[in-house]
Amino acid sequence: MPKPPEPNFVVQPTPSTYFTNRGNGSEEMKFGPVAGYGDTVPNDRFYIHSRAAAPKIDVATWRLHVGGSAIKKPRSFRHDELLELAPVTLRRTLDCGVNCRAFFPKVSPYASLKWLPVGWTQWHFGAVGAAEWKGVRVKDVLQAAGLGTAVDVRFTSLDSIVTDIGKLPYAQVVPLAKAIADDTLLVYEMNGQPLPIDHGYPLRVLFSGWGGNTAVKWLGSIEVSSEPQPVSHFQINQGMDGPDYPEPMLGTVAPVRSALELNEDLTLQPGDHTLHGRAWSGAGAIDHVDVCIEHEVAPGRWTAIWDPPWRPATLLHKPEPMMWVRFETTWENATPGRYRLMTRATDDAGRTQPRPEDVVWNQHGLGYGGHAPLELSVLPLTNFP
Ligand SMILES: Nc1nc2c(c(=O)[nH]1)N[C@H]1C(S)=C(S)[C@@H](COP(=O)(O)O)O[C@H]1N2
Ligand SMILES: [Mo]
Repeated sequence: MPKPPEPNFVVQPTPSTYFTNRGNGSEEMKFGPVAGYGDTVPNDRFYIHSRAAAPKIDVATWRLHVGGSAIKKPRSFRHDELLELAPVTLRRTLDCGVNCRAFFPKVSPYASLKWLPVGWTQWHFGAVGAAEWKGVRVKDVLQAAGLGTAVDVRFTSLDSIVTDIGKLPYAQVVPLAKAIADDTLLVYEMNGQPLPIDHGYPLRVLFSGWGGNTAVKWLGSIEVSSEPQPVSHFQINQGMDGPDYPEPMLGTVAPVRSALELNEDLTLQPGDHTLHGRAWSGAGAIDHVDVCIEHEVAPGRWTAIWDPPWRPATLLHKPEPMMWVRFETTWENATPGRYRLMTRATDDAGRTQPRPEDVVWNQHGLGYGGHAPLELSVLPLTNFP
């Protein structure tokens, strides 16, 4: 029997000018167009990562169910009841935990450990965006339902994902402290618009600074327990383990990353260029960014064009915590050839993007924070009509 075609998980149009499709439900944002954006990414250009079709939801009958052993008055919230709670607006970067996975070495450097994400989404830099998120604090919602002594909080979606153990809704279990942090929100608006369907309409959770994978979309219920809860089926593959981790740990706080506002494999004219980029961190604000350009002097042999190889970039505004900052640098007198451009950000928590070979390897390819190479060609002027 031929397999029936998979439904398209994404609802909105995803033109190739703005998106690179990396499989059903995985739409990576192209970085070239980012040069024309403000601080935030327009909703219809924001990357999408969905493992199943968006559930059909009628907001009139939709409810958010809040219960569990640590809730004294289990109850359901209508959408308009949530809108009546004190609104909070935050500017935050959302960065998928496995963004940049393509740059992890696919072969395990350790004989005892397999590289697991065979055939999984090979994101380059663009599983990231930034938006102004408006919603209510999880804390306020839990308190309205009588929050008792709690340990863990489970956020469960209304979607239905095919897994090796059957169909399951997406879910994340987080410790109470993060769930009730002042900057943990139940989001109903994105950049001043109702949350788009592909981004979780009518409600999603946002854990400031944590990987995008924790931001459960199409939220249906919150379960607060007075006992520890097992992590969800999806979190099993969102852990970091390998010889360099004393114990396997869940990937939560997003790493430091940065990218230039250029498409991959583009061609530039010879001469002077101003390079723009963005840098972000889940642990705080960006402190500084350096840029390095290498020239391919012989096949596979790269030499830095500057001495010292890394040059500080100029930050274009005051960095905000957990929000990307824009930077620029100049490349004078680019001559024809093949080049590799790299950016290296450092956050105010002191974390710097390591060299690719110094990235701590883990089995799931999670949290790659190394500087990622962007290759391009400078062509002789005669190649430009
Ligand atoms: N219900 C549900 N929530 C989800 C997902 C999903 O597949 N289903 N994917 C997660 C992952 S891995 C990421 S990176 C972000 C992506 O959010 P976005 O599509 O709004 O950019 O949503 C998260 N929330
Ligand atoms: Mo993701």
